[in-house]
This record gives sequence, C-alpha cells and structure tokens, in this order.
Amino acid sequence: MELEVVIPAVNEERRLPPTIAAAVDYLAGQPWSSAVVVVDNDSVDCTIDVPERFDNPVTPVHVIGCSEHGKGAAVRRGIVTSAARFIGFVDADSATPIETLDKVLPLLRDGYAAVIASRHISGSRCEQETALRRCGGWMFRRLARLSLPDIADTQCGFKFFDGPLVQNVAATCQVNGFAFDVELLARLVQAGGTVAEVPVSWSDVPGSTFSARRDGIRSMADVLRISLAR
Ligand SMILES: Nc1nc2c(ncn2[C@@H]2O[C@H](COP(=O)(O)OP(=O)(O)OP(=O)(O)O)[C@@H](O)[C@H]2O)c(=O)[nH]1
Ligand SMILES: [Mg+2]
Repeated sequence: MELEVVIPAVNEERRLPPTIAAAVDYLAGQPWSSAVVVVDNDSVDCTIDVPERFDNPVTPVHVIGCSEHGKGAAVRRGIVTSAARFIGFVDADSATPIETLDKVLPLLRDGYAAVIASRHISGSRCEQETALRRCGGWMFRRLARLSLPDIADTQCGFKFFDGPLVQNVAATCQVNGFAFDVELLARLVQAGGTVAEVPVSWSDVPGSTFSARRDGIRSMADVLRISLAR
C-alpha cells in the first residue's frame, strides 16, 4: 500500500464523520492505493462505530484500539502497525484540508523523511484561537526550537512520513501526550532524515480535545525534557 492515514481519536463521534468522508473522497480519486485507520482510546461515545460506515473496497477504513492513553501513543500505534510506503496522521477535526496531500506526496517521493503542515511559514493562513492559546503556542515554539531550530511549527496535526524510517524511529519514542511530534521529528532528524514544511490554510474547529491548562503544562514539560535529553 502506498499511503496509510492515521487518525487519533477520542470521543470524536461528531468531528470524525466529515473528516473521514473528506479523506475517503480525496483518496479514492488518487491513482495510488491507500487506507485510513482510526486509533481510538476508550472513547465513551460512538467514535468506534464511525469508521465502518465509510469502509469501502477502494479505500479501506478501520479502527484499532490503543492500550496507552494520549495522542502521541495513539499516533505511534497507528504508525508501527502500518505496512504502507508512506504513513501519516491527521487530526479528527479537519483543521488542515486533506487536499494538502497534493503538496506532501511529491516531496515524500523526492526523499524527505517527513513532510509536515506548517501554520508559521510564508504562504500559510492561520485563523487563530484565543489569546491564551496564542501565547502558549508561542512559548511552546520557543522551547521546541531548542530541539528543532529549523522547524517553524512542530504542532500542526497533519504530518506524513517515509514509512520504514518513521516506523524505526517511532518504536524508540516515549512521549505519549501532545508534544510527541517534537520527539518524533527530533529523532528523525538525528537519524539523518530531512523535514519539509508546507504552508497550510488552517482553520480553528470547535470541540478541541486539547486543554490549555492540563495538556499545555504537560506539553511544555515534555518538550523541555526532550531538549534536555539531547
Ligand atoms: N486516540 C487518542 N486520540 C487523541 C487523544 N487525545 C487527543 N486525541 C486526538 O488527537 C487529535 C487532536 O486534535 P484536537 O483535539 O483538535 O487538538 P489540537 O489540534 O492539538 O488542538 P486545537 O488547536 O485546539 O485543534 C484529535 O483527533 C483527538 O481526538 C488520546 O488520548 N487518544
Ligand atoms: Mg485540532
């Protein structure tokens, strides 16, 4: 299989259907093979029933579980269980349009280890959230630059990778929360991989699972730990 799209999801029965519908619609129109896998963490709503509604022979859609909690753990589970040539993840909220893949796949085929959507480079458009999120995001980016000085936005929920390379690296990662992207990208770069950022037209979507207080503090601590461990 050419491309597997992982969607980490917890209690996403409302945001997931339009996201999978758009992904399947886009992927079915491509000349290469693909599949969608939702990685659920004990959702208490009907999240696990959503994927089968979209399953089809051209673009299979299925759901798997994850014993460890957190977005990072879920994305890693999707990565290590895939056998695709290219593997990536998108958030359940469709904040980044799936058509961004038009720019991503050619770069992966050119040999980039990771191609990631970025809200902070020239050409991107970002309809940004509250002042608290903007301020937290700014601080997080400063800390992330200690590990990844050349990457403007490590946190956009739309990243695609060389499959075998990311599988090797993901198996060594440990951060389970929202800062996992920094660890994964830093280890890819340490392994000799190159990262390309593509500008994105990003829109804030209501229903975020990210809590500035709970996840923000943990993410700052994780990103600091990642940079100190280098
Ligand atoms: N499986 C799993 N998925 C998670 C977990 N925490 C978050 N997610 C998913 O990870 C994605 C994160 O997206 P959002 O909730 O939009 O959070 P965000 O994009 O970091 O923050 P915003 O900028 O507010 O949108 C969503 O698809 C969530 O359902 C978790 O513990 N387990
Ligand atoms: Mg989001």
